[in-house]
Order: sequence, then structure tokens, then C-alpha cells
Amino acid sequence: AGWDCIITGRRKDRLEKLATTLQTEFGVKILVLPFDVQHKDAVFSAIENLPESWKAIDVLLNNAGLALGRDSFENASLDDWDTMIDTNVKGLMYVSKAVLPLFIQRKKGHIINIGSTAGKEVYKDGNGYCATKHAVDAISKAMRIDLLPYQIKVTAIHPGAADTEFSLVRYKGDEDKAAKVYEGYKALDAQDVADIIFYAATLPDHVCINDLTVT
Ligand code: 8X3
Repeated sequence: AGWDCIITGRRKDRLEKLATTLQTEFGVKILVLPFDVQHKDAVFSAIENLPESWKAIDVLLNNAGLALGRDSFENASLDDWDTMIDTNVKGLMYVSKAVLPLFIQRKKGHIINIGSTAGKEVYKDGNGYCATKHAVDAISKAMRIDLLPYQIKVTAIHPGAADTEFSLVRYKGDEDKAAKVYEGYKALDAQDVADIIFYAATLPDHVCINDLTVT
């Protein structure tokens, strides 16, 4: 659609590859900003030091997030909980807070948070992950109320099972366990969710999809 994009993530090599593809295939401008959303200082320094020509951001997509482990509460790893909370909850809040002054200045902006069906219901052995996604649900509602005076739209999109690296990460590289998650039915794929995000992102200013659960 011709949008220039700031692409962020931890893995600089992947971002640079993607930047080259987007630039050559679509002729758009791409700014690569590698950082881990868990690191508060890195987040704020990346956004605060944006080149002037990149400051008019239209849409912030908060997509970084992960599940780690699928264990009963008494067995779950504290480190897994920490990483999920730091990424899915605190990371999303840091990035949003860092970008907000740019939106507020322009009295315009759209935050799209990727939640999960795990933010709507809790499932067995999903304790920590479900808690973080319930937090994303709550934060999205809170943002929508608090940011309305600035005409900033807030959309939360909650996908169910999507066949991505998600389960391989959750099961820490165990390919058999990961494959079983998607056995016997057709799961969502990344493109399905991307199409929905794009639809939500391209509606007129006065139209906001607040909350969407997708399976
Ligand atoms: C992805 C959906 O069911 O794997 O967030 O938690 S689920």
C-alpha cells in the first residue's frame, strides 16, 4: 500500500533482510530500529532519537510477544513468567509510552495491540501467558479511554492459534510438540492476521475497531 515503515525487533540481520525486500519490491522507505522491548532504556532512546523525517507516525503496531512453557502453576518457571511479563506487558507499555508524545503532538494516532484468545479465556497450564494477554486486554481498554481526548484510536486484535514460530518458541525448540499444536485443523497463519490488521489500520479516522477476537 506504499506505506513507509519503521521495523523493529531484536534480530538486526532479519530486519535488514526484510528492509531490503520491502524497499526493492515496493519502493517504500524503511527504517530499521533493532531493540528488545524488554529494555526500557533501549526503547526510549530508539524512539527519542528518531530522525525528524520519521516522527510523523500514523500507526503503532505492538506485536512483540511470546509464550514460554506450558506448565501447571506450581511447576511453571519464574524465569518464563518474568520474560513473558517483561515482553508482553511491560514492553508493550514502554513502546506505547515512548511513541505517545508524537501522537499527542499531532492529535492523531492509532495503536494496534496484538492480544490473544488467551486474553479472553484462561486455559489449563496457560497461567503466566494468559495473565499477560489479559493484561494486554485491560491495557488496551484503559488506553482507549485515556487517549480519546487526543483522538488516538486503540484497537486490540486477539488471534487464536496461529501457525507461526509461536509454539516452537513456547516449547523451546521441541519441533514435535510444536507441530502437535496445529494438528488436525487449519490454524490461522500470519497473513490472515496481517490482513485483518491492515483492514483495521486503513479505516477512516472516525471509525475504530475496538476489539476483535479471531479464530
Ligand atoms: C495464541 C493462542 O491458544 O496458543 O496466543 O494461547 S493460544
